[in-house]
Amino acid sequence: MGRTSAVSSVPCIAMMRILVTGFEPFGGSSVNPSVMLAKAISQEEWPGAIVSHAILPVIGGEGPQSCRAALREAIDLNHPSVVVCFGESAKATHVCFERVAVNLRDDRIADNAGVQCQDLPVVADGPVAYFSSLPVRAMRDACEGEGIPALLSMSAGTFLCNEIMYTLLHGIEVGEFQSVTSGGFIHLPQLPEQAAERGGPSMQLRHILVGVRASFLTLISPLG
Ligand code: PCA
Repeated sequence: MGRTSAVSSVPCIAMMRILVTGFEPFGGSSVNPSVMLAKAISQEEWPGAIVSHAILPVIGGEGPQSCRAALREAIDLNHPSVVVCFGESAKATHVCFERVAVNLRDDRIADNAGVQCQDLPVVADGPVAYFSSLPVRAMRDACEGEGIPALLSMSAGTFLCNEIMYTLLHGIEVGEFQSVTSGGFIHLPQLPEQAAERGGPSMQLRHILVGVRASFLTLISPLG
């Protein structure tokens, strides 16, 4: 009887590297669902993918404490091919797959460093806008397919979520983030405990997680 080698039959599968980010609490709230979600997503087992997470400060601009600096550091550390940033929108009734980032900082409230911008570009002389390079329609459909309210959003606003999405897409476009081939942003509704304090729509974290998990499965290809 011939012998087979167990070792030679093990296929070599390239693992896709995904970085997810959440934002720290801001605007007087003590929590931000995007932090909990980013942690939960990175703690799960993903077929064919390694997911790491980073938590970004709600601080704009180019300083060393800014969300942009934290994003760059996390990309340098993890070498992801895909980056998905998450943030919270107190107005959101759905999981919002953002389609567009605009080159504008125009804040309704101050960031966590006390700075409030008006009529500034994210990147001086950068293009007016970038489209998300995530498969947002498929991701939205997968989320909705789990019964979780989801939509394609045409605006991530003009605060930090838009700023980080624009920074990410601009960095991909100009070749600053060598490993990254696609990226985008997802806005999450606030949690019920936040809505209980300040009113507005909300969604439970476990429901958000079900929808986002389904949407992530559309990102992960068998070949990585
Ligand atoms: N939401 C804010 C910034 C941080 C966050 O979670 C926004 O929508 O811009």
